[in-house]
Amino acid sequence: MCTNIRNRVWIILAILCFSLLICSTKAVVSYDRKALIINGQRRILISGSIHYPRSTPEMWPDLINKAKEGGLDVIQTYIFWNGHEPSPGKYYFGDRYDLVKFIKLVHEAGLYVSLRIGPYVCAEWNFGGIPVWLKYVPGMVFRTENEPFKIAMQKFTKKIVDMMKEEKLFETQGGPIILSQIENEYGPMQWEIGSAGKAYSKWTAAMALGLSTGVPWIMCKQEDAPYPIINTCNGFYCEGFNPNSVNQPKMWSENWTGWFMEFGGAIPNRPVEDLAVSVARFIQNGGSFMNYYMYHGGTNFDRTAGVFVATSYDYDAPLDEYGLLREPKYSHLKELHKVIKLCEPVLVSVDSTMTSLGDKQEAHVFKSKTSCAAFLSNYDTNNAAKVMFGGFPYDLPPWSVSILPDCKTEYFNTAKIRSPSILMKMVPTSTRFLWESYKEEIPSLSDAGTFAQDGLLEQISMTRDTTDYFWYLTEITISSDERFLKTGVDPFLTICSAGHALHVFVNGQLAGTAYGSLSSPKFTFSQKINLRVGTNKIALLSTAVGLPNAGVHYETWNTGILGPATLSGVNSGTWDMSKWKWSYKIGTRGEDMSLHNVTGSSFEEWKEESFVVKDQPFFFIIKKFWAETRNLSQSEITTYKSQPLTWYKSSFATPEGNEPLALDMNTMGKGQVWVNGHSIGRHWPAYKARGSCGRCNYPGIYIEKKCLSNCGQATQRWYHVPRSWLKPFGNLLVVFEEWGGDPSGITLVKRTPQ
Ligand SMILES: *[C@@H]1O[C@H](CO)[C@@H](O)[C@H](O)[C@H]1NC(C)=O
Ligand SMILES: *[C@@H]1O[C@H](CO)[C@@H](O)[C@H](O)[C@H]1NC(C)=O
Ligand SMILES: CC(=O)N[C@H]1CO[C@H](CO)[C@@H](O)[C@@H]1O
Repeated sequence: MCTNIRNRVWIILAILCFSLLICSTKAVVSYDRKALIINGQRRILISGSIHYPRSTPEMWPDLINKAKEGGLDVIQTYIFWNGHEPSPGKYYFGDRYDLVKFIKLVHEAGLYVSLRIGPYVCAEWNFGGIPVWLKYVPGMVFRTENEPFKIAMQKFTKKIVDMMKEEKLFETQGGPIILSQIENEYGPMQWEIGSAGKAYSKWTAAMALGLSTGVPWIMCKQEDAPYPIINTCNGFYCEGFNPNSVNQPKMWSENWTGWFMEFGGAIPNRPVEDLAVSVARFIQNGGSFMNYYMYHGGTNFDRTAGVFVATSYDYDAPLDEYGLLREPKYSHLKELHKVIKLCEPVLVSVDSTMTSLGDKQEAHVFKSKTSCAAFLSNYDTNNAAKVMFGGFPYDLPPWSVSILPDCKTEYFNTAKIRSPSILMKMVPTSTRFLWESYKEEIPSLSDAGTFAQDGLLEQISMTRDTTDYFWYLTEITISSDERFLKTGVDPFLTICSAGHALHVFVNGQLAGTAYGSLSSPKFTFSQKINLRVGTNKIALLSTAVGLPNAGVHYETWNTGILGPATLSGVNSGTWDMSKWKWSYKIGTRGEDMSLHNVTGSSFEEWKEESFVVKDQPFFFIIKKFWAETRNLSQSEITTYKSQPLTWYKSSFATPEGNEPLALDMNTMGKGQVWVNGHSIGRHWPAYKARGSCGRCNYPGIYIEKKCLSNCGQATQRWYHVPRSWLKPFGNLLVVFEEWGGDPSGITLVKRTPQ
């Protein structure tokens, strides 16, 4: 009996211990007005965004380790619905979209995850992350009180939450996820939409809460987020932000480390001093969760970039596009994170008191019985200040914060950079390309795959975004009595497009090109064209450059040629071509034949590249001669743009070493590039950066416009080729060039410190 009883006690004890053991690896995540509480402890958390499809799985461990080394506690990512559900009900979670693998790697590194499910994500991502097919579900209106949308959104959100639960990835299950986000920056949208928006946002909140993840939900930029969902701040500065309940912590879900690049725009930079000031001020004002957007921006591979967004998503982030440290940004922020961690115990246990130290100087002091931390701030953007604090003098540079983790010693000042800067450069490798080319034929009205219809068709409703390209074809017949208004004056063609770029071919010759920009995707092609008496073939190649990802009902915005389309300058007056019968073709022939990969490209007859030079040797030599005698820079020698619509391919060996690789595309125009069948994205070096660049004027409040570089040059010249996509020999490089360019100028470069 006795032993029996003892045995039973042991068993009970064993069960207790066992469950305690499990409990100790599982944590409860809650919050109060000060901070998130993980396993009973309030935490100051430094987070950074890394979007898994913007790098390769082979890069993930290194990126995550560097983030950990840099002092991050949390990795934040969006979830990219259109990458995960390319067609209705057909899910994809492989390769760069292997979400579970990514989260598990973060967990293995000992970091937490903040999961921004959205599923609308903005993120400068194609269509805001929502699948294009969803737009064509009957009755669909995105992101408002609309049944079809709510059903689809709930289904996908639930799918992700269930998947995370199944893999035991929430913190309460022993996993790394401590937060999830529903919707994204919906507040400003709701304000414009009104009551339907309000109803929708209430519904999303309730729907999310109903999924019982066990960890808190956040909604960014959502002032009326219903309790217990936490409203969080996005912006360059968030120190003045307060959540909508006094019982909630101050959280900053997007602190912009830089800005994204758009084709035709200059490259934005954010000085690290300013970034550090914004973080220090947020923490001194009681902030407890801060996320860098982006910590690693990466690359918009494939056709994943939002409208006019460049292929590089570098974002001037602490880890550059290639995953290398950006110095001194990375190390300076690492120092900042260290000192914040030294202060953490007192930061989470007491509130600060603020005292003025001067006109534009303040001390924020966190003092408990056992410890003390002080933040001394100088808000003067022009002048340094000498302040007295606790009986000692401190020098504060303009626009800076000093952090004293013991209220005495200045461990860190946001403007005093001790880490060396490292400039990176692109060094040519010895890799040579031997090009072969294939001419993309302009389709003719009788081609298979063309179809005719009256009037002008919207592009995406036809392509469903399976390709950037859509042909509009027609014929203009000029009878001999249809003389032009004045002999010798060519007629004028006017084509209005809703976006985004257009190449006009008349009788097989490129007559001109026109394109819009991020701020105005619409544009008009308006030009004299050469017509002859008889039938003239008009072929308009309309190209999409990503789809819109932000704005009220952006899903209703059009792409392609919607008219008016007119021809003027003929005897009988102006012809309205908009109502004519047009023929259409979706995509290019090269795409139909899969010229981008080994299978497709090996079936076609390619010409050796020398034909390009043979075709126009004189032109080529003259250009070169001019360039040399006029001392033009390499970028000005854009060489002969003589071959629009050409596919190029070359085989190449991988250079030794492990430096990241890129293609220098500066001599090319616009198109797409593939390596071993993987799309490295859209190239468009012919789109030069507008705007006026200047020295970035730190100190001073960050003004995006003043921190620009690269004006007058290609917005994006280099295109990342991930090493993991290459084999030692026999790699296939394929370029589709729309405008024409000089492929002999394409080089493979290594990114190395200067
Ligand atoms: C090439 O692309 C086509 C179409 O996307 C695909 O069916 C085929 O499997 C690809 N071939 C290889 C070797 O990837
Ligand atoms: C040619 O250009 C380079 C760089 O722009 C300049 O340094 C050099 O002096 C120029 N040479 C002549 C002969 O103008
Ligand atoms: C694009 C954007 O919203 N920028 C804002 C970022 O935050 C600063 C300061 O809070 C605002 O002035 C910008 O307009």
